[in-house]
Amino acid sequence: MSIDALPKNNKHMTNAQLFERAQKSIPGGVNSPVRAFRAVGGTPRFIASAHGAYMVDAEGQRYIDYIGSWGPMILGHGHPAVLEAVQKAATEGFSFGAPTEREIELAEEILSLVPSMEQLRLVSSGTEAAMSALRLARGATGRSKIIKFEGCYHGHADALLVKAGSGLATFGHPTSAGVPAEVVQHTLVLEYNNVAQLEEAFALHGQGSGKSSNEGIACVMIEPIAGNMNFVRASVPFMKRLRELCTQHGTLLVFDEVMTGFRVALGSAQSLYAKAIPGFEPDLSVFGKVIGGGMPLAAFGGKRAVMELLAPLGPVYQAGTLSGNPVATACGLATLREIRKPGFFEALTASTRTLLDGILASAKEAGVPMVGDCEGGMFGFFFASELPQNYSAVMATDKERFNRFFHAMLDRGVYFAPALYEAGFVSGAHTAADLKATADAALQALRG
Ligand code: KE4
Repeated sequence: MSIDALPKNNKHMTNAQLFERAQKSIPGGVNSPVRAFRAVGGTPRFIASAHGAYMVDAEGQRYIDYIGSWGPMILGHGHPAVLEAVQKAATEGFSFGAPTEREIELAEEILSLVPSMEQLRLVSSGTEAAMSALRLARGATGRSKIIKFEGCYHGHADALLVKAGSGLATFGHPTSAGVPAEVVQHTLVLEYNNVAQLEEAFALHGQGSGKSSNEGIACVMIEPIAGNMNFVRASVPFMKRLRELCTQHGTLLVFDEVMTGFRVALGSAQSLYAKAIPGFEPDLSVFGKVIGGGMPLAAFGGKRAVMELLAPLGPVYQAGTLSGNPVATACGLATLREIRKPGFFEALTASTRTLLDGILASAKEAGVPMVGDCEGGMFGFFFASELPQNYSAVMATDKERFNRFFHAMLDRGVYFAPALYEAGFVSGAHTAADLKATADAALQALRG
């Protein structure tokens, strides 16, 4: 469907009127903070409908969509096979609170694509999956300490809302009100891609350090490609050393692939590191977004010996009324069955590369310093001269320029993520014409 064929939207309220009305009944007018455009300024667009690679807002403005619901919409909006599966599932029942065959089918589908996992459990959000994986890692090791990295986001579970402490040896501080210091006292926050800090943290707090009571670190949780820093790769040397230190100290390596899962490669980011590092695999993995196809569904998994510590078999409790929801599993299963078809990922990867090359070529022609990177259907760009390798470098890039570019593109019908620290996403529905239109708009916007 071409963008001009999209249904016109004749709703009576403008985006600004809807935003004003929304703020009366919903805090900040949104149900998730990043949607409020506070990082880029301006009025958020209230989306009325979406089709293929496009979204239409309340005023009938049509956009080429590079958010894709922050990753899930890898097929584009309203893919016929997914729509049909969801409609059929809905007629069979929305939720039972009892097991279904389709949960088994989805689990088997995911496990067939992620060889590091032998079992998984379905939940309803990435936050829930990461929180559960963290509890499982602590239950499995009997340890409390964990390591995360500045700039990585793992959802809003209390223990993970942490910023770096004053020094390496000190533990994190809450990034949110309402999180007691005691809850984050066991969370160490290190600099992404910093091998020296890894070495020091394990020397100080690893097993056998002798320097603390409940010795050892339960887990290290990491975004293998940090999409919450826009697009920053964990270097192979860094990841190799992280794996070695975790193995040496009996610490579980938890890959948060909520964003990268089935998005950067059919085998997710871990398949990329397995190619670069012989025998590499994480101990636990967290998924979301793509595996739900736009419906509330996420998962976490690992080897059977660890997963069977979960209730009702083991002592680690975890539960959910809508976990494995029949309609959501239909959506996720249909999505995965489409993206694993031969040629899908090759085409998606080529589209994303074409998009990024086009934008960077426009920046070069306009004489604007811009760098970017992409993998599979995920990309990021920065107004800088070299690719940032950690959070502080990302935050040192030209934010004002980014925000001006964001709005200039939005005004030209191109919807990027409304924050310089967020990644972008291409779908199987984006056409060559969309990618060229985006590069052309970028040239106009950057010359403006
Ligand atoms: P959810 O609870 O939002 O489903 O997933 C949390 C989460 C966990 N891990 C990673 C790597 C994630 O990227 C996320 C959520 N990502 C954000 C985008 N940066 C979702 C958008 C939002 O918060 O509205």
